[in-house]
Amino acid sequence: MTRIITVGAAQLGPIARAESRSQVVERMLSLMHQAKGNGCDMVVFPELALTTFFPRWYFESQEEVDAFFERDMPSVETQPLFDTARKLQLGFYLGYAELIEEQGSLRHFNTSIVVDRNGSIVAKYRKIHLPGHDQHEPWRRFQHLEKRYFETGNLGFTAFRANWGDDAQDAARQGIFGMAICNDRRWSETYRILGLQGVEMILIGYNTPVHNPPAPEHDALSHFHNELVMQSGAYQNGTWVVGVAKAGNEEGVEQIGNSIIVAPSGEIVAACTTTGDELAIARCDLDLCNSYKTTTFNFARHRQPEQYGMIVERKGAIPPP
Ligand code: ING
Repeated sequence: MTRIITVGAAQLGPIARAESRSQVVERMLSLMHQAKGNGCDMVVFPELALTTFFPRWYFESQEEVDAFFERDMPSVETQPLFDTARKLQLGFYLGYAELIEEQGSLRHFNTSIVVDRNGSIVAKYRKIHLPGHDQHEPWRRFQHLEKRYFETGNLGFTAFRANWGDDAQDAARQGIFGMAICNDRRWSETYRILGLQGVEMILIGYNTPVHNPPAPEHDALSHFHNELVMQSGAYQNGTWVVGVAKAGNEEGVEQIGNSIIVAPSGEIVAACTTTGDELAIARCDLDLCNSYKTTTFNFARHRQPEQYGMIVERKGAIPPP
């Protein structure tokens, strides 16, 4: 039995600071309709897909920062995404800045959710690997203040089952999914921790500037590194990986596009070729994962964690005597 999920990598071009949530949502709805017209079961939007990538600026006031966050999901402005999911029977991954009140204090996370074909939120993830810095660093051409504006994610890397069929029992249309956000995709732990849970498709949104101020010598390799990490993560864990950019020259900062869909073989099977709003589509056979999970990367048969000399999966690993 093949389990084929048709996925749309719904890349977004630049979002201007002045662009409203509703204007961005209109662009996203257009991609959803295009995806449905091309037989998609779900689409993947970028990280922080509702606003410009605001961590590129230093803000004095918290009020200015909080204006980029969503207090409700769905909100009035984002409700049309959920309504359209239900109307078109099309699920989506959405990255956004989450502001919640917990035990009387405000919490700020770089978050993603998966919404199913009926418009219900079935999973949430909060970004764990926050790159950049937490103090204003004027030497930089632009800031990268994720460590200042977000807390480290506290939901772990947790795989979940999702069903893209017409009914919940449709085994031919369900699979094991995972989420990550942007810098997470550069860390092998992201893929392995989901891989150890049997993940079959990892969904990742990103905002990646071409220029990395601490290491400008890497700039020319930005596409290579983007593909390298997702291709290796896919192959080494026998999983599909979908990576989707917020691309183009956004408020003066050039961000890579290069959105791709990677098969468990590590092959790129679909890619965006522009830096604007663009859909790359692939029919993803989730059963292809087994070709790797039951042979080369059969963890039960071939992986030897007890011999590695260091417990790396648990906090506070104790070094060998
Ligand atoms: N952006 C970048 C990313 O990891 C970065 C930060 C850029 C790190 C270039 C290293 C090199 O793709 C986010 N938002 O994490």
